[in-house]
Amino acid sequence: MTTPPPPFRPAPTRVGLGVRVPGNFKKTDRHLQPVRGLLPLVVAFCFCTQSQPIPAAAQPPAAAAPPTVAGPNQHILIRIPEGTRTIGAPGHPTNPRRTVHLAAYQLADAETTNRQFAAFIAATAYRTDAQRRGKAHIFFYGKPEWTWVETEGAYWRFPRGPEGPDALTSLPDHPVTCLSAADAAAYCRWAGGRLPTQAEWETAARAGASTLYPWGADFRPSLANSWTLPTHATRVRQSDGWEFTAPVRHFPPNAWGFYDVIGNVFEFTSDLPPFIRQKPLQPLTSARGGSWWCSPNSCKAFNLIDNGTMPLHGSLPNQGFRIAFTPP
Ligand SMILES: [Ca+2]
Repeated sequence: MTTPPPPFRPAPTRVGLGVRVPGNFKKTDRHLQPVRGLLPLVVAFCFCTQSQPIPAAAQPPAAAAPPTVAGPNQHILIRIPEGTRTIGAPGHPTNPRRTVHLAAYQLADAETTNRQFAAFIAATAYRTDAQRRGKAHIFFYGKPEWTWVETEGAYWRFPRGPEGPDALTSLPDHPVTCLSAADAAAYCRWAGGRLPTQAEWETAARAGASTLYPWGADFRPSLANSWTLPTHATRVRQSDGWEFTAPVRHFPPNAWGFYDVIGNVFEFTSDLPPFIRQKPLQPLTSARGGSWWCSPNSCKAFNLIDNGTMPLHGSLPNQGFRIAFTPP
């Protein structure tokens, strides 16, 4: 059985100390809880943003780029040594500043592509959550912000619907999308890896930076694939050159060699952010980094600290993942 698919619906609402949360969430103490009764119908994806710069924190030198190794299925892995890291930001509701100790791990330099995911499907005949449901929620122009349209025949091969391009043949080097966190975890198990934790993802994405973005305090559209238009109403060429996903490694990497940690696709993690309670009847997952769909007037989570949650089996065309490995 799979859980209902997760359309985005919330209209952002400002609450508290400059924190914006989607309209289908309300803030209760330090927890973000979905409004009762809406969860089966609307996406449980919340974004928690904070505008002030992240104070400088002790991090490894940005210039100390770790070595890369060849991983399975043509993944390029970057080894992060064991160490104590500072992540989060002071006062952030779901990513407070804290110190964590991480064992050594390896993380792919790029998001998993359609070509790589196809190798998994060919080897295992795995059927994704969207395939089992026969539909997924995808993007169409002209809809209200935060709206995804449930579309029959949409899944990872056809993330724009059955009338759209075949992602495998047309977009082989773009990140795979329209798959769930459960599907992503299945791929990782097949490849001998796993999804990264929140702390692992953020440590790699920061690459020693203590700012809101890997390159500094302010967002720069030329450095990441985001939505550069004020709304999603009409089709207009975007200043970053990409309407939806972009090929992985198209934009410059961070200081440690990780590409697209900001934008392109949200990346699933294996654990939930602090203060987010797991839901036994409809398990949640979390993702980081923002996506091609994120604009200043919609999802603002395209930075190094914000995070979102959604149903574990939900599938959206701006969701993907990168694989992590625990070294022997
Ligand atoms: Ca990304």
